[in-house]
Amino acid sequence: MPSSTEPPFRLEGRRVLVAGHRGMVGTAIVSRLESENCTILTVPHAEVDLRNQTQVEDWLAANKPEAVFLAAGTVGGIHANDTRPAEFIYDNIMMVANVVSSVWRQCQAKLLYLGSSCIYPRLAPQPMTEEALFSGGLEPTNQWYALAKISGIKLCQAYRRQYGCDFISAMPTNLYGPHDNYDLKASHVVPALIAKTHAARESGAKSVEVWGTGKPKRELLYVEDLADALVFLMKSYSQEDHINVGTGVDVTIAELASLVARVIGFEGGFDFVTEKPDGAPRKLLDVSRLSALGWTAHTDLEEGLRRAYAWYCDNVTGGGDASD
Ligand code: GFB
Repeated sequence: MPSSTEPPFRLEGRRVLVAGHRGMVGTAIVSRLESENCTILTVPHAEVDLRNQTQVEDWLAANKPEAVFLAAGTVGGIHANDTRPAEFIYDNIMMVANVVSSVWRQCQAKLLYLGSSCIYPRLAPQPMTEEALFSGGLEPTNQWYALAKISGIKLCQAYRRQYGCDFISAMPTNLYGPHDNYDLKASHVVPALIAKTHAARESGAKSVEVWGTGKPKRELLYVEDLADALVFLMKSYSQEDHINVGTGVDVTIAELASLVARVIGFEGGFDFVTEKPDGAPRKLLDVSRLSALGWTAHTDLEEGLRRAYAWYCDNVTGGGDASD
């Protein structure tokens, strides 16, 4: 069982690599690390493809980080997972296998690996504890990604057991926030609803299309809260068990659509497109382990959506007014 009595791991003065620094999570980690007095390292994309073992090995040998946040990955929402299974399984397995084995060989850094709540069975009892892993079958729309993420957890555990590496894993729930992906073919539900609802308000449309029945429930964590939790875990946690990171609260997709409409000021209705998949009926994380260690999320969903929408207006629509 995790304990809060681990000697703290110092970030101050250390060389800290954020792999995946251009993504939503990596960007938030880099920004959170700015107050830690460490040297932040990022891997130039043009130079290193994390799926290429030689490039990863050479870069780590030359740069020798002392801590690694592994936030890189091929990620996306339900449609991308369902239609690009080869990329989701291959890219994610290769990245974690290369980084884990090369960190062990080249620099022996402490490593924090990021998984996803889709590792748990589709029908796991809710809220899902860390022990629910392997207790049932996976959600078909994202089984490829889930298998890659489970492999990552197991790689970290195997290197810890066999070689004594200080590798830990965090399993975040569904995320949203600044620097999210707004491409509707690849996006998760929050950016999709923000983009579609904003467009509907601008064009005067009467309704917004919402995929599925609106009945599935999702737990949504603001990405800056996640980054704070990851820095907390890097400093204070060193055990083989993976740790859930979430809010402990979820909403239906229909409720989420209404909340996004309120934030954006859209007064029309919703068309539920039931030909599109619902995915998992519910995936609420049990966050009692993380709470017992001393961390809880603090950004309320409506406040987080307001900040995400403000970022969208400033960066994607070419500068609109988020407070209309
Ligand atoms: O966020 P999302 O794509 O991912 O979808 P998952 C969540 C729910 O929102 C599903 C519904 O029930 C979707 O059908 N939804 C409604 C929409 N309208 C939309 C829309 O316009 N776009 C999208 N994308 N969804 C992903 C996994 O599952 O979650 C990944 O596929 C990963 O592997 C990620 O685990 C966190 O929660 O269903």
